[in-house]
Amino acid sequence: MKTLEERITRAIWRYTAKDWLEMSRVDVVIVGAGPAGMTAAKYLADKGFKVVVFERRLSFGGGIGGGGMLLHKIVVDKNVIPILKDFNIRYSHDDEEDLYIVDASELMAKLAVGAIDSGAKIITGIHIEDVIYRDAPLRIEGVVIQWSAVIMSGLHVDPLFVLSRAIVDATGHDAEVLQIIARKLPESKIMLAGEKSAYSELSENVVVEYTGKVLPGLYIAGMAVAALYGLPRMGPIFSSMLLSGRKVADIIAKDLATTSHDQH
Ligand code: 48F
Repeated sequence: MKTLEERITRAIWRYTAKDWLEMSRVDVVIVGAGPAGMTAAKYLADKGFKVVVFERRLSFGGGIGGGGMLLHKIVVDKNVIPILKDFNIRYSHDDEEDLYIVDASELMAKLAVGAIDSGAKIITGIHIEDVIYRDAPLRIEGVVIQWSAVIMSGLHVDPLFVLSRAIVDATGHDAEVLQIIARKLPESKIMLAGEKSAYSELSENVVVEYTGKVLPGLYIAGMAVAALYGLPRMGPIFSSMLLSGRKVADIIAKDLATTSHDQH
């Protein structure tokens, strides 16, 4: 008879292997479980795409948890009320400032719940360390994955791969996927201008405006957009993060609808 220890181990291996086999090829890989990444994940999963979000930390939320200078509130403007409603996130209106207030914990938790309930997977503890590409013409075809714990240990361990029809760099201020491509694929001609200083009103608009496709197979959303195009930061107002996530989802959905699985 199997011991409980044996049964625990076998059950975890069996169901992990089942998920990873399914995730070896997906429609969309989103790198980073911050506000932009999780919003994009829900809207893409709602449209029936197979979506996985890889997050290198063991928790989701990205910069949400820090609120505004560790104060547990975040502000948004009225444009995102429909998104808050889609995720069932409660909000208050501050009449004095004409801004909407949400709790940082509620925002983090419900963005994740929304993405997961729509069918997206969020896998934590995975670091995207590189991309898969094909040339003539250049196309990003997937990501190279490694356990965050291995990266932190400094051990030399070869990674594994996830193939994907679209990849979203939603890694925030450092635009990590774009940095890797700029360094390793000079033919991509990607050069990161670097985020500019704070100008909240301008930033909230232009980050959404510049959200979209960077290369065939590669998209950006959230603060990574500011890092690529040299746009200003906005501080703890998160409207553009959610709007950018929703916009990238719409763009990818349209692009994937016009390309079949074996066209790349
Ligand atoms: O930083 P983050 O929250 O990015 P975002 O969605 O939102 C930015 C806001 O939080 C805030 C702001 C807006 O007012 O200025 O800063 O653009 O989330 C990015 C997530 O990506 C993960 C990182 O741990 C974070 O949770 N991440 C970064 N690099 C990698 C990664 C990587 N190489 N592999 C996996 N995850």
